[in-house]
Amino acid sequence: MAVVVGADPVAWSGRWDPGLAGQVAESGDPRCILSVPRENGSETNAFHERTRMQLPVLTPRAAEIEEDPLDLMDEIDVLKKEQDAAILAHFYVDGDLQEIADFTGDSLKLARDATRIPNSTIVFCGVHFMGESAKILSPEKTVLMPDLQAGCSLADSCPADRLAAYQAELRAQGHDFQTVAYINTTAAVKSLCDWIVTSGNAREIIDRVPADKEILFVPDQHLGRYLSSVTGRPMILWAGSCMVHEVFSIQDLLRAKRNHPGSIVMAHPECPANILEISDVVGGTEKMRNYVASIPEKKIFLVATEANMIHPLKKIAPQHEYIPVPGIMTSTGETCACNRCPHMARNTLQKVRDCLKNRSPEIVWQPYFAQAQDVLRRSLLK
Ligand code: CIZ
Repeated sequence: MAVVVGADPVAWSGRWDPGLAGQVAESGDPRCILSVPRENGSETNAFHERTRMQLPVLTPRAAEIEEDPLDLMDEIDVLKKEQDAAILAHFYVDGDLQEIADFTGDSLKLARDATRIPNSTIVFCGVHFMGESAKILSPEKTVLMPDLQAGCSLADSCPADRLAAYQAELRAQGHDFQTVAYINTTAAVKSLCDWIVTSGNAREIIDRVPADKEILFVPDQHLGRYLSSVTGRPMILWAGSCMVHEVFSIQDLLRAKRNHPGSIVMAHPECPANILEISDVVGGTEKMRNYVASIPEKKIFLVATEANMIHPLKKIAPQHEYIPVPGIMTSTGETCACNRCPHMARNTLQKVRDCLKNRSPEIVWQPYFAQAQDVLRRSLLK
């Protein structure tokens, strides 16, 4: 059983999830309440009806589309050598960036790669918390990011002051718990937590939480609910969710399944429960890659995660066909680009070239990183 907490209308402030404020109003409790895995998906559908998200709009600047990608790649190659730099790219960034990267992977693998590579400079093509984690684990390296504004809706949903206040409230109520945070959080939040999980190590880490402790899981309620169901550990869930995984259309997925008999549905555990319930494979991006690579005969995969994930899947297992699951249509009936993360999309070849040239923007060490270092090392490196 999982309980969702922290659906504070102020924190969600209409940015993209007024649906949660609706839940608060119904519950009559300004802090929390809700909800438990459901059997027929009805709660999630009701959630979507109440949710009116601002859909991400991808608008590349004119200057960014004028330069020849091949010239940019050549320039980057020269700069990389001059600057003793390695490029790390998450599976959710554009395929061109994954192609020029020295290392690709999920955040667990990339955080580990960052500690092992000999280069003095890292260019992290991903989102802010990933670059921050790389800096915290490898403080001696210069960590550059193509765009410091590449954020994360999950990290935004869980500010450190609200988490600290809620932890204090739970303790005052007599709860004896450990806090487990998904890596998609700020360093300030990590410093308040006992464990950090990624989609790649979550089950293993949950098993390390002493059995006599309750678990407060932040910030992704869907991942937390999934982990609670597979580990059997009750969890108190923070009411955050990823803006990309939140909006997959169950109707379109069911239609795609009907149109492709025998297809395999592969979904990320950040998806809502109604998507996971009809999925054949649930796992993070590294698990998806390993899974498709383990099947030699051609299959059709319906893929419910950030659409750039198709790139590494095709690369490792080109024998299959991959169909990205679309997001919910906008109210006007137009197809949205919502299976693309607008933050990941801030990473471009031009910005990689520019950050190498300018040695900026950089993730600069902050005093509070020291507190997050212990928990990150214990959770990701040991
Ligand atoms: O762990 C990560 O890198 C994320 C955010 C997703 C995944 O499954 O790779």
